[in-house]
Amino acid sequence: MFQEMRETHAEGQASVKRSGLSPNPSPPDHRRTVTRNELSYQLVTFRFKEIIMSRRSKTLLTLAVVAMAAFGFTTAMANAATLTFTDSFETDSGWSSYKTWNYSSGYTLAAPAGAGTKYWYHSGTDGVKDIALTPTLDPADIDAGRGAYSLSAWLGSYTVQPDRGQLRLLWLDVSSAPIGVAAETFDGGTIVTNGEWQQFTGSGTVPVGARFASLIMEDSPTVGMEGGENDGYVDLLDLEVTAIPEPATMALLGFGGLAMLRRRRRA
Ligand SMILES: [Ca+2]
Ligand SMILES: [Ca+2]
Repeated sequence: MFQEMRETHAEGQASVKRSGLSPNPSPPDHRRTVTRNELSYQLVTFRFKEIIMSRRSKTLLTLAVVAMAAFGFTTAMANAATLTFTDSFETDSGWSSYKTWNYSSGYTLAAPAGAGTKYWYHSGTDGVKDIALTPTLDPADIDAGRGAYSLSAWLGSYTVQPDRGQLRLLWLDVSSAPIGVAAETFDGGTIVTNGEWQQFTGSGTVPVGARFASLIMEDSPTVGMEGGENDGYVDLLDLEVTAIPEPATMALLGFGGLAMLRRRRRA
């Protein structure tokens, strides 16, 4: 029987050969070559797409992270609280001593720009003003070291006397006790010419525990006075205190994402 089958198969082969048909059609060699090339091409394309997608997704992730961080930073900046105290001494804003001269009296040289019509003068009595930092500023931000200040003032004197004043900025705690020494000391003793106005500026960090800014206008310790009272003048006082809140949640997410990216790159 096996022999019969072989013969039958052989006949079949012969029959097919005669008719010009293949009994078991298989793809010609060139078709197999094309298939391999196509497969290689598809694999390369897939890998290339994968790389592109991978790079693109990393780029997108990085952009998203940077955007989130920037958003958080912007939000924090937008939420920054600023306390501003300005005084041109045109009216009494609550100083312990408020005495003024008019520029029109001619006791001083040319007034600084925007000085108005009046300036404070010492007249033997210090001028003190304590400014509460709260509720404008959040005590938590101050105590976290995120408070900053800038102070500016113009100091002047009498044209015919060498009197000079001094302005100091002290920080007070919740009990109104000074925290350390003066944060700023503007000594009018550096003014060379009698009657001249000179601008003093300073800036720094608000100390932890500060609840009040205390401004003190007093005698200059380096220059004496004449006529029984100090003609140390002050005008255009400007104190700004800013407290930046903790970065927003989005910023934390952003920074977290950045850390994640760094870990992935290391891996
Ligand atoms: Ca003024
Ligand atoms: Ca004097």
